[in-house]
Amino acid sequence: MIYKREIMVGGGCGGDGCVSFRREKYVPFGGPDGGDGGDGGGVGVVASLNMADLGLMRRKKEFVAGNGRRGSGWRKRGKRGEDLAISVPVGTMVFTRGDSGEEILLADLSTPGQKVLVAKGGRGGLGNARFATAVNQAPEIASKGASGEERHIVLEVKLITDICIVGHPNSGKSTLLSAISRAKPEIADYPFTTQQPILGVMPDDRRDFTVAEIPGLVEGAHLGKGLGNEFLRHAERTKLLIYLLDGSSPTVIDDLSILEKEIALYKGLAHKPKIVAVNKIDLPEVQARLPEVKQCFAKFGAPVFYISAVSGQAVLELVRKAMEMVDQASRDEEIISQAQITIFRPKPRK
Ligand SMILES: Nc1nc2c(ncn2[C@@H]2O[C@H](COP(=O)(O)OP(=O)(O)OP(=O)(O)O)[C@@H](O)[C@H]2O)c(=O)[nH]1
Ligand SMILES: [Mg+2]
Repeated sequence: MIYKREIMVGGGCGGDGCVSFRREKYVPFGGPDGGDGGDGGGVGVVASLNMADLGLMRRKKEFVAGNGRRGSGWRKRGKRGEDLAISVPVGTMVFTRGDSGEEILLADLSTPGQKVLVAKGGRGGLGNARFATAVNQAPEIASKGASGEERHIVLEVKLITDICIVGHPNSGKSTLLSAISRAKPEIADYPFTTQQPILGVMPDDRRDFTVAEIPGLVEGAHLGKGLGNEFLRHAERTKLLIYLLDGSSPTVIDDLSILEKEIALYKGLAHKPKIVAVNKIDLPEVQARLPEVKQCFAKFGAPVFYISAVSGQAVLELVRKAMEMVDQASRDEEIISQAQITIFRPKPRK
């Protein structure tokens, strides 16, 4: 799956203006009647719920809209070039490149149907009818259509979810996702069963919560080990992380520090609200080690739950806490965004 791509977009060229004179029986000196060229089409990027990634851009790197048609006699304007709409998944960020190659955000397409114009079409040229003046009543000039705008844009998909489940391979992320949401991911007893982010919806009386599972992280993921850490981009805009640990792993205590380190190494994730969930407590060997594990995690600076995604033990409590923390994170975000709005008010009169 493709989550980041640089493409070239180009607006269509404007059609040329036309040089023509009205020639009709009994109408001497009919005058200039060349029409204007049509404008070139524009290129837009549209967020669509039907797209999962940027697979459309696997081979195609250039997207150019249609050219405007030339004007014609009888002051007829040329047809406008066809607009081109590039469909991308909801959650796609659109960047242009600055002078030193840095990415500058143009738009964050976070709602279905949201659209941004990335390349304007060129204006159509003027026909000779436009150039007629009192001193030049039969102009033989028309202007050419302008070229469309051309630019390189970078598209990056970052899912927008309330909750993101992260963990080592085989820790039970897909099992938990299928237990708490309507998603039906593949579950199997081998690592890296899940190779793409999977989205689910958790219905609640007040609203639906979105939850995603991303592929497993291993030690050294930031260096490209396993499937790498590229998928963490989808955790950037989540409100809460659930660190899911495999309780049956002999190194479960170290697993948490490895996971924490990998997540902290990805930009912007170190301070995300989080919950730790130790999974598979239905297994007798996990039960046997539970007191030791609980003691080690007691001082961890986040809520810790001991669950079984298969039997459902403590899953409801985990979900309730997760929803509560998501609501709190949303309220915090709102306060921050309100604090950033500057309100200008006139000075009170003395
Ligand atoms: N006993 C027990 N087994 C579980 C539990 N949760 C998951 N498993 C098993 O653990 C194995 C891995 O589960 P998955 O849900 O595929 O794990 P995952 O983290 O999504 O794995 P990857 O996608 O490969 O990273 C499967 O055989 C599950 O049946 C649990 O609570 N108890
Ligand atoms: Mg999985």
